[in-house]
Amino acid sequence: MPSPAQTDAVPPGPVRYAREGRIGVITVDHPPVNAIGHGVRSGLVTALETGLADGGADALLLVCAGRTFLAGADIREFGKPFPPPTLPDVVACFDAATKPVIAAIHGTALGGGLEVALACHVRVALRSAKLGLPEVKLGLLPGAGGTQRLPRLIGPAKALDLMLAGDPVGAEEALALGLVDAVEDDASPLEAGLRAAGRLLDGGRVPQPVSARIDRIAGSDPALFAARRADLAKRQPHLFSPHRIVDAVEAAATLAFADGTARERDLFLACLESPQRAGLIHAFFAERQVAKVPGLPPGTPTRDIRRVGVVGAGTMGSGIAMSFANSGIPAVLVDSTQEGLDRGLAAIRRNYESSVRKGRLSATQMEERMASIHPTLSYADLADADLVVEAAFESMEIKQTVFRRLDGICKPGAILATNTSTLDVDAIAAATGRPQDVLGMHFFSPANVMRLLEVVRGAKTSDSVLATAMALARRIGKVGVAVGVCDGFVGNRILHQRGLEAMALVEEGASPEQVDRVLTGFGFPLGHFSMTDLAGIDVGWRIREERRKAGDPEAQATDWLDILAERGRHGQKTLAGVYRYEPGSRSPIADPAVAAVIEEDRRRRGIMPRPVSNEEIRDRCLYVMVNEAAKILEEGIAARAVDIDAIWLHGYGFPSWRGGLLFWADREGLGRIAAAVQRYHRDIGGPRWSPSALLLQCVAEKRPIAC
Ligand code: T1G
Repeated sequence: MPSPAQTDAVPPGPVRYAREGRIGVITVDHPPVNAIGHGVRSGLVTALETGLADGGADALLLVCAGRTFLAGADIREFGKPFPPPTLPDVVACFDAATKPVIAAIHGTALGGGLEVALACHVRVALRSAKLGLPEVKLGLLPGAGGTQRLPRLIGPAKALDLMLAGDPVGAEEALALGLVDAVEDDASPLEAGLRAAGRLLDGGRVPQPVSARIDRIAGSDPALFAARRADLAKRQPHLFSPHRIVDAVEAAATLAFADGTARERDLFLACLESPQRAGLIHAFFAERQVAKVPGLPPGTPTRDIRRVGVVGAGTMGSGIAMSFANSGIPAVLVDSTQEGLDRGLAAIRRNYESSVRKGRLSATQMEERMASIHPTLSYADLADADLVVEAAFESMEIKQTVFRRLDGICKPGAILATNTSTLDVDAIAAATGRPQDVLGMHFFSPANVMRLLEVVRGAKTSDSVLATAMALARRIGKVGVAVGVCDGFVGNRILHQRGLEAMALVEEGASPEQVDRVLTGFGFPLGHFSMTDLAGIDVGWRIREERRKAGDPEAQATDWLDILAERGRHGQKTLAGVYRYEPGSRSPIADPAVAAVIEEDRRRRGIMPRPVSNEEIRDRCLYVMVNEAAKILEEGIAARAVDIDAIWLHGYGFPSWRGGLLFWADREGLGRIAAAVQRYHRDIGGPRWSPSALLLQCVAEKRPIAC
């Protein structure tokens, strides 16, 4: 039992100290993830000092309560002053400890959390633990000694791998790397830590702190850093912090520890000041914030989803079935023809085989997942499904027919979801007698890969159904974002406006390649037209046909993209679309035949082409998106700007280091954007350029739109 004298030396707070026999135990208890905010930092220093002064303690043990070890610095504090002690101060205290300190790791030891552990003499991890330095994902670098200690422990090359990827490693791999000294199977980090401390004291040999083991790393190859810089310039040309990580590890490999630590501090502060850090941290919190739906009471009851059904074994349906199978949820996959089923299952198997080849999945896991997908031609097999996702052809008539059948077959309380990307969810719900159990679950292709899931709330969708769908999104590893019903919901509605603008720019004189280069230069993984080729020109063409039939003023004229579609140029799948493609390659190649179609289209419209600047392309493509996003907020189709940011980050590859569409718009300057929108409204016209009232109001009131 801890002696009472020691326990009150540390003031009440997130860190406590108690003695267990000869071991002084420092316990951090700061839910939910033991993030190292100011209270934890000062608590750690006080507890360490208490332990070092405790004459009865021959060694100290650092453990955490709750579900995880220290999850790193408290990200919410970035951008504000750091009251002492800073995290480097805390790490320096542990590094200088005059008694052996053992860190016992469970859950995840991430970022500054792992850096504290690296300053301890010994690290022990539970077998289920994960360890990593994910700072690069926040536009930062490990700024509490990680860039100096890790290379000394595992070598500069492996340290760069770990820090540039930012992904955690498991305990076994950490042991093999030399990141931890032992892996234990205990249920509790305290037991594992006490036993390791006992071994240490009985064994007599106390390892030196990492900083003292190797002052200078001998023999690291300077070519390593040049090679990493060249690779980063190719793969991540836009990012700032990865290059600084290479600089910091180079310092670790060439300078004495103290000088390298000083260099790391300078580089960390440069990252902290970078706008990319603000953007990436906004993106980090956005993904979590959207899970809390405004107006949905916390604790809204959710339904148990044990078995799901998917109607339609096409590209989307088979991807959706995989999403559930990947999360251990059995799926009944229904199609109207055996050929359709066979094609869908073959596609699923090909996807899994590819993952097995890449080592992402074992053959056993693949077979288990295949076995959890039950193909059938009979709707009757959906009778006991808790949720059914319809992924049939994008036609209102077909979808309403499917929903009428589902309504008659599925048990009471089963949730019926449509994967429609543009059609009216309320009209689909009206085909059933249970509109309160109907909503949209709009997956993005490929559904087993893309993380975004637009959860479309119908006028009559109940709170419980919405809450269930949002919880299910998280359970299957998706970023669920609740949106309202309108044409294209949020993501595709904004994409549609950008598409109209990109088409107009090409008609006026730009080339599709130029438009795409501007967008990839902004940070999108694909340009607008290369993305169109990936999705399939025929998809948009059929939607435009539907809009033409519905009398959409902006869809009446057949444009050059329709001409390509009519000529069978449907994109990557036909090796020819806006670009042409070599068999087996996804690299777009500009095609003079397309330029000829565009020129013919301009002649037919009486347009004299003009040079279009990259700046004009950037402004028009991005500002039309911001204007439409503001209208979506005005209409309440999205409840918050952060919902729109998350949708474009996770559904369309908006560059995460820019934070999100509206987060970026605030930094671009709403006044500049609004003035341009009003100018384009005057010069170009069209509903897409009618200025959003909310945008103008934010400018007038001098307030951000992503508040
Ligand atoms: N700071 C503040 N809040 C955090 C946080 C953090 N580091 N990590 C998580 N949260 C919040 C999160 O917003 C959510 O809040 C709740 O905790 C649960 O998180 C100097 C500079 C640890 C693997 O990057 O990866 O150290 O929504 O839903 O799925 O070198 O959180 O409930 O209000 O994600 O179980 C480095 C980031 C910081 C770790 C747990 N550390 N966190 O995942 O829960 S920089 C990180 C995660 C640094 C030093 C540098 C995950 C997790 P709310 P969650 P989870």
